[in-house]
Amino acid sequence: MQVTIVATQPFQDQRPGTSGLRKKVSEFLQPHYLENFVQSIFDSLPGHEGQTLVLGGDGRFHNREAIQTIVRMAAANGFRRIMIGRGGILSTPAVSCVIRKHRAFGGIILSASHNPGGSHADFGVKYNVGNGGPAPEVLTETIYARSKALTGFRICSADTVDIDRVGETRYGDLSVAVIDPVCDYAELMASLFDFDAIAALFASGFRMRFDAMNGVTGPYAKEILEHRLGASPGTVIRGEPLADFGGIHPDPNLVYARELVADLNGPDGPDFGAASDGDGDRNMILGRQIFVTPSDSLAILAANAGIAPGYRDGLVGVARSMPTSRAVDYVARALGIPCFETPTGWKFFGNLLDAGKATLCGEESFGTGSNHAREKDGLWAVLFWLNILAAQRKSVERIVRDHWRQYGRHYYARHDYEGLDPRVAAAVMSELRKVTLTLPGRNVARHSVTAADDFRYTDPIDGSEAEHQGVRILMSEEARIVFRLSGTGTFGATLRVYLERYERDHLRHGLDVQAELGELAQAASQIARLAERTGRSEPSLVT
Ligand code: G16
Repeated sequence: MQVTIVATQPFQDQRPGTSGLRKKVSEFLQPHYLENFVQSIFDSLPGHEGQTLVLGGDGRFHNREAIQTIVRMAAANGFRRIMIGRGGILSTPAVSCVIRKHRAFGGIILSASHNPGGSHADFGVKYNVGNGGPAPEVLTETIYARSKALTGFRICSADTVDIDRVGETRYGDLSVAVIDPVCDYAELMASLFDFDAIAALFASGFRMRFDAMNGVTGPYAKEILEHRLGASPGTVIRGEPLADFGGIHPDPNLVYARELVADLNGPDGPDFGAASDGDGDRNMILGRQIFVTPSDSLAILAANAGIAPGYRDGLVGVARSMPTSRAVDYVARALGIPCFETPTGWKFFGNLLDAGKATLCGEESFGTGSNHAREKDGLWAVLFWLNILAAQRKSVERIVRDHWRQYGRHYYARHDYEGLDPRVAAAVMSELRKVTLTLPGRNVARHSVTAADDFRYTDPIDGSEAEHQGVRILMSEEARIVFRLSGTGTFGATLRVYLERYERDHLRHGLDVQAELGELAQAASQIARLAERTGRSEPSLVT
């Protein structure tokens, strides 16, 4: 196969965000845009020649075409083997699992996660390293630096690869293995959870609904829940990965999965509900008449981890991103294990997991996972919940309420101000950095401010530093307000305001969340002068 070096002009906007490079499809369709970024990745990976690369995506618009391009570039850049999910499909956690199991050098995931798909929507490219996790910041910055100076990319003129049939073929020196996207992942799940107990739960008449939101998780959920565990056919809804996700926003939260929420709140609703996002790494957990916040879900999994065979030996530690509520901290304290607080972004958990310092990790942004992979894992969280439900035979609501009674409840909400002018959003943050310095000792929403800062993280394993990770206003353990800018949007800037209030008194655990956080929300808006600066009196999304 002939390798061509194609001359190109560098792009200046290929800096990966919280999770890879995400842009509108129209931007990715510019000549050489994808090729330049992929070449920048390969150029930043010393020692990749002769190695194996894993490749797959969430099936969104442009997935299949991008795969053909990347295969030809992988061949031209000296990879020996490439493993592709059949149909170009691999969920983000499955990529992590396949990289680890087959000791691949790394993997490319084609996804913009929970962002909408389709010709007018979003596309994304993310590189994962040999531990199965997202590239650390030092690597993403190297890729970015390379992209700004690139003058050519390497590509082979090979035929189109058949990605729809499992099997191995050769393209010159490159071996192309098309793999079943579900198999390795399902095997890993069966090693972690008590599938017999979960099957017995379903056999007893327990009813569940899983909304795959037309994203990548459908085939995984159907195979594991319906075929292996015996959940009734139809348990998985919106289970076919669609290029435009059927026109929906594949983000599992109370707003975008509202039909599922309505089902669970209905008179004859199922016992358990769950949803996953476009690329399968996020999860939402619901019981009859109850939504389990991701922060609570992490705490509950940590408190009950010993139930699942894969975690029977206990947890070495837990980790959460800074804006995630402090519910899991209370569990860690009771278990006598460390709890790490990291910046937002799954990549920050990688070192802790690799060093054996943490077993479970989680984020408020509907992400939960463990040391079984190096990505958050939607279906894993659902199976963990099923294992707990199968062992305890209590309702989701009972489990949550018992948990609050033991540890106290963290009322929690996130208010998003989306589509802001990026300059205005940056100015809000820079003013907050100054204003909050004056707050300690003063009262905010009737709580006394004990500390305020711009969160800065020093990785305990390699000493790397991450600055400006969000402005925190702490009112001891009673309450907290956090402000930060999203790193995953593709349009304007999104300001996230995270609100949290701790309630020990179990008689006050059943109150309305938004009402309980109303005063904090108002205070946050005043401190940041949001109405004045952004012209918005309300957030655009509350989750
Ligand atoms: C990504 C990251 C997560 C992060 C989330 C939200 O999730 O993998 O670690 O919490 O973005 O980031 P932000 O608040 O910056 O928008 P995903 O599911 O989009 O890959």
